[in-house]
Amino acid sequence: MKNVKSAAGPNMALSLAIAPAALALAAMVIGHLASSGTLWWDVAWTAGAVSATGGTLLGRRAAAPPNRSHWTMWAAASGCWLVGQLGWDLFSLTSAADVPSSPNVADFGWWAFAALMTLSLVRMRTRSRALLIVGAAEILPVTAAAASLTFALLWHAAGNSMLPVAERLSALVYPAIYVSAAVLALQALIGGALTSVRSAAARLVLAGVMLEALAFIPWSAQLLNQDYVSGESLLDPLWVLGLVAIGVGGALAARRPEAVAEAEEPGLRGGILPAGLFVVLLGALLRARLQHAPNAEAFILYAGLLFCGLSLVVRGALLERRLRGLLSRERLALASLADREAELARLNERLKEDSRRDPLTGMRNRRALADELPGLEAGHQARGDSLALALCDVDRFKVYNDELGHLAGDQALRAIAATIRGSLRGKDMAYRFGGEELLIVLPDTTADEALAAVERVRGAVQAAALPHPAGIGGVLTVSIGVAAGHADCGSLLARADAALYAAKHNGRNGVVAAAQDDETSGATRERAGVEQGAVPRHLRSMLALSRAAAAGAGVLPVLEALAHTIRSELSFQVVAINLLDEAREQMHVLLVDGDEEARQTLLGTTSSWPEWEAMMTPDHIREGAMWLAAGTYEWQDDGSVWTPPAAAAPVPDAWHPEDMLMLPLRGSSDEIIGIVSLDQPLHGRRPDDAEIAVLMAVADQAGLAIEQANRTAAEGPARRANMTNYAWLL
Ligand code: GH3
Ligand code: MG
Ligand code: MG
Repeated sequence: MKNVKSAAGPNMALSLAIAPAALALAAMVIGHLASSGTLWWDVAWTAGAVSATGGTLLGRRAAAPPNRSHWTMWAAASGCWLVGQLGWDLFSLTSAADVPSSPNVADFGWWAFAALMTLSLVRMRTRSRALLIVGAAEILPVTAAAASLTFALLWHAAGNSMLPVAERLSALVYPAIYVSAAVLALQALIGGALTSVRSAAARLVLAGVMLEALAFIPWSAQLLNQDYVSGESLLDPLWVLGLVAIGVGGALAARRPEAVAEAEEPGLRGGILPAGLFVVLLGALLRARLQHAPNAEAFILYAGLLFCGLSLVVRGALLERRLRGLLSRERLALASLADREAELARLNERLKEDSRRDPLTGMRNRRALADELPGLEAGHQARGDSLALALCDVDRFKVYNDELGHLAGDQALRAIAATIRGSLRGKDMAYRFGGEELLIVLPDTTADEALAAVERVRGAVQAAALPHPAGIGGVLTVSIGVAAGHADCGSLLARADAALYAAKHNGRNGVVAAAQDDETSGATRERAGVEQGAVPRHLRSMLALSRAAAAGAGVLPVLEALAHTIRSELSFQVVAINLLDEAREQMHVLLVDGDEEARQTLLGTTSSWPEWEAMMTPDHIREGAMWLAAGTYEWQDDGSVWTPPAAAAPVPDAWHPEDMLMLPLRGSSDEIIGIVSLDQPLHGRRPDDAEIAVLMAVADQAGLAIEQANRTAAEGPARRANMTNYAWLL
């Protein structure tokens, strides 16, 4: 079952509101044309009242719950009108002698109409007390002023009326309550503080109320003067038109229900009515004075003027207070917003700082190193200063772990890190590159100073005397290789690594300074036939990425450096790099390296990102990379696919031609910005977890470098012309 409220069908609107309205208008015309049209006028008013009641009931049925209460009151008001009208019809049918004197049922019905309409408008939506007070300041004095104007105008007629007092008073009740209904309806139409009616349907109903008031107020004078003749007066069509407007308004609201209005701030419009009435009262007073009207009449007008002026002053004061309140609230909100922004900035800063620190030792990590080293290097080279780098490795740490357990190993690493930090000079920096290997950066330091500094570090670790069952002298020690000079960081690192190797070779717990700049570095290891250490190799590839990013030549050099690193250092022959487009819909292959056929098949092709995303299920993630062994996935895209022609190598756990290893590239906000796809490992094996972890470390660094390259490229417009700019990646 559908839980949707059905709207009133067109038939219902036709029979309940439109048909009676049409009948009312037709009867009105006939009544006007016929010689004795009293009966036709009765038909017109009755049909009009039926239309108003039916229309407002339909409007109520369709109204949204917050709007329903005023439609209920409008329907009740129209019903009262109808009851009054039926009474009047009855009197018309009986002889004049039997008509009950005023106030009779007809009077009560029509008064109730005005009273209910007034009440509905006062009650109309606003929950704010302050707004209610402003609304009251607008409405009450204005109503009083309008009433005083009306009574001043009726003063003469009331004074000279031949009617008995009860009937006279009854005649005067009409202007009294219809003025308030008219004022409220007008204020709602203009848009005062209490209500602002926006829909055409509700406006039509209020216009109907205004027409009724326009008819009933002058009718009072005719009642007092006893000169009203049904069918002769201009007021008769006004009544019909007012009722028809209400009926049609209701039918309209049934077809297109009123939107629920937000409470609005009182604006200039709320002042229009009080100001207008003030001017009218002033005019009336002037006229009364010129025509020597009785003092009482002038007095009423003075009182009206006073009310009106007062209303304007009070409204102004209230609004000003409200404005001040709102302003101070806004100031508070702005202040708390600024606080929150500052807090957010602090948190961001901390997050950034955290991502650059190693959680175990609190030292700067690889990411921080790759970020900071190129700048340091450039600064030193520009100033011509000497920079020193030292590689520090814990001696026999594997045995320590094996004997005392990994947790004890972690604790020892923490202690060593703290010792080293404490023994460094203020300007020196230590980074945990991975495992138990640390890199110490000594800015503005010559070879001799560097040797002295790292000797202090080594000595401090030894002096800390952390027991090691198989350690030199029974304690944990470190070996350090240090290189200083004006060369770039890459060669300083290679030399420091060679020196570390020598320090280990010399029996550990020692410090070795590398040969000078001009001597061939790394020779020790190379001569000994030992391949260069993994740490400097990774560091160097990361530095290459950072340098390419900082060069300001766009993204491609970074991608080239990445592909080169993976191929030469990390042993995969074919590398394809995909970057995600700005809309995050398509992956573009921007670089393919290592196989000409793969390059021709893949370079420049695109594939759909959701297709990739769908494959990134937890069972395919290994060490942050996507590992899809042949047979565990189904590639559904029609996009280009390249599969190496070679068969699987005859080794255990051989790489299958349909195996897929993909490294996500992530930006600083951790969102994926691209994917590196690898194929054909040189050793022919599937990679193990440790190998994937190393690849991911490089991919993580590459993601950041790509972001940085975009930023640098975007900052240098002069260079932008001849390069690919992926500024959208940011
Ligand atoms: P060497 O004197 O030649 O350096 O000998 P070594 O045993 O220290 O050899 P190597 O540097 O190759 O071994 C590093 C060991 O450090 C391997 C691993 O067990 C341990 N290790 C690396 N990272 C951590 C870590 O975060 N926590 C712990 N507890 N141990 C680690
Ligand atoms: Mg080591
Ligand atoms: Mg070691």
